[in-house]
Amino acid sequence: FSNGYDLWLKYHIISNVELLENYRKNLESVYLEDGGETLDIIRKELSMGLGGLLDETVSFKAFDTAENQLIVSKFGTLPEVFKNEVKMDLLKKEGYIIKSIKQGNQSYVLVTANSDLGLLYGTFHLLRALKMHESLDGLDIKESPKVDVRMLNHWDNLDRTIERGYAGFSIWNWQTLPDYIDQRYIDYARANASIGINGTALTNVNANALIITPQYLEKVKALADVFRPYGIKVYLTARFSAPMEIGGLSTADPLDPEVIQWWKDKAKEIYKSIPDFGGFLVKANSEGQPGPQNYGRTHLDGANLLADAVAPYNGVVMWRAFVYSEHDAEDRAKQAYTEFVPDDGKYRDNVLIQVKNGPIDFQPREPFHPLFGAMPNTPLMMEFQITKEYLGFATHLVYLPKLFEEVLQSDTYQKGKGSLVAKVVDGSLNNKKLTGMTGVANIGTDINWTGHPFGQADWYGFGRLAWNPYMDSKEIADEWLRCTFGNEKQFLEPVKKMMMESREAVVNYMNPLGLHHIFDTSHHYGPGPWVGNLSRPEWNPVYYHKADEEGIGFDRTKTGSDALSQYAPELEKMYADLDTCPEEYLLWFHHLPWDYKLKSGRTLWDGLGIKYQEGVDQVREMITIWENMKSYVDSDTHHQVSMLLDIQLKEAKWWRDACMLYFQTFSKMDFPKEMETPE
Ligand code: GCW
Repeated sequence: FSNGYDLWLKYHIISNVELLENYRKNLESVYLEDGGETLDIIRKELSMGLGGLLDETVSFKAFDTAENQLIVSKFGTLPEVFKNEVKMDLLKKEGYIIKSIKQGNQSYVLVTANSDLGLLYGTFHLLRALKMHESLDGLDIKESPKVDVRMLNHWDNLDRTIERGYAGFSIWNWQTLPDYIDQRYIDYARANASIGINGTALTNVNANALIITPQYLEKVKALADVFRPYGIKVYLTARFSAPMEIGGLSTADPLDPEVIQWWKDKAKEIYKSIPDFGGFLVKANSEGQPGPQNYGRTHLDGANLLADAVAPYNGVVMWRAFVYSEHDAEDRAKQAYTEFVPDDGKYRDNVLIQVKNGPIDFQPREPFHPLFGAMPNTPLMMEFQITKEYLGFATHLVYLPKLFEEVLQSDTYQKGKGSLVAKVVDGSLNNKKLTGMTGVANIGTDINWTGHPFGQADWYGFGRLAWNPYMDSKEIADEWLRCTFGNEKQFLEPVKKMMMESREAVVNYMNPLGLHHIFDTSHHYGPGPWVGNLSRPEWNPVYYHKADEEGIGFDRTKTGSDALSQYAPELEKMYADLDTCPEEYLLWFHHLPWDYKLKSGRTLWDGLGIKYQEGVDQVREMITIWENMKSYVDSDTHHQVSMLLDIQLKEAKWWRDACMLYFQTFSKMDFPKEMETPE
């Protein structure tokens, strides 16, 4: 029985007897450097981890030349005999080395680093390798994170509801904090540390100013104290109008001396109790949130105001580029670029512009955001959404690292071919000193944290990609499956296939051929391509598909909104030309007649129906694969996933039928013969 609470961190005895003997022989005892809280955490993890995997009590000892030992020690305190064995050059502060070493008759496994945190990361890596049945011979691993800030953004409100959260309520219990430390906080920190996450913004970007009042700050401090030894810094969302709401000022104008002083004082107050406070995350002048534009100022003014306030303490400001205003008639996809690019290079050094992966809003598929690569003089950080606002909530199985990888591997061409989004994110494209990646968290109070058991893979995969944005999503699926369920090949291959195809399936049954934002108004669950919320044009799905009797799609070429001109010329050309525009982005960039000929020779109308059908069929295939996996997964988890897949199938059909029946009122054409008759 497994309720999923242990995530990918279960430590069952190694199932392969030979390997178990080998591990036992090679890891007779552990020499662990003495030290503070982080080293205590390592000791506990090793007791639990090695203890569970090897099914023996772990013996911690002094360095012993007569035993095969695991040595966990910073380079400075490493027993002299090992110092020549490792090369510490280029190893970052959070990096680590894992190496197998033979000395005389003894064999050692060495985990070393420049910091305690590096040792913790190295320990988790080693335990993962054991869980994945990797050999201890010839280990020679040198790892450093490629991205500095690797964080989660919780859209958690102070009343414990979560904006776009589908796995229960917020795990932050503000009522019992600061005196009561829920075990979840510790388990949360441990899980994040195990995948290299080193930051967390606790509160919703639609911010409540109360979070930075003394009453809440003492609660935040309690959490920060729990997270610190796990290497996790706390960040808070700053409501731009806070100086008025909680500070009694009559304005929040970023150039007003009193406002400037207020934020300086606030920063001082926060850092007094949380000396390693990460900084502020800000959503301003977007979807009705207050911001500098309320005072005729700019995002630049706002970001620099807060940046100056936290700079003396090495804090950073994450200023979100997810802005679109009801006063702007422009294509929503263009607004961020229009507002931010002119100020490239003018932001303070401790400002990161936080950009969603696509220019609209976390759709099942979007081209990458044109800001990536377009602000060479400003650090840009990636914002992914791990919670599935537009991908079936915690009900549908959609393996997100596949989506993340597609974005990171996209070529911006901003400095010629090979200017990948990943290179913007890790700073290598323009030599950036400050880099970051964040994911909107998908966790809550559900027993298994993420609702859908496979939602854990999205959290896990996000962490791995934040550490190394060049990782292969299939490799990540392999790691996660092995660590969560086991190493049987007959299980791994089909389930990996199911995960890898799940992303394309959801695109097919929700938003094929570049369609986007045709979700039911406001909750974004289920189809709603028909006229929806009329209060703002860009909240109405009709704005995005523009279907009429002539055709369908959003013209973003020169004849339309010209959003394409925000991309590098090579891309603009490729996407503008119907012969070279990939069909997955067709209706994102073009408005085309219903009888437009696709590469297959079929009409656009038929192609649409065929894609919707393909999505449904793919979910059927996922169900078949999962059915055959009964013997590899505990029966509760198996049943849970089966029930969810059945819902997914029902809803894939719902999407197909609703969209095709609706669009048929314009196309007036028969469904293609490949498509099942709507139910
Ligand atoms: O996609 C939209 C969501 C809002 C969210 C906003 C944002 C936090 O529907 O719920 O608000 O994005 O990212 O700011």
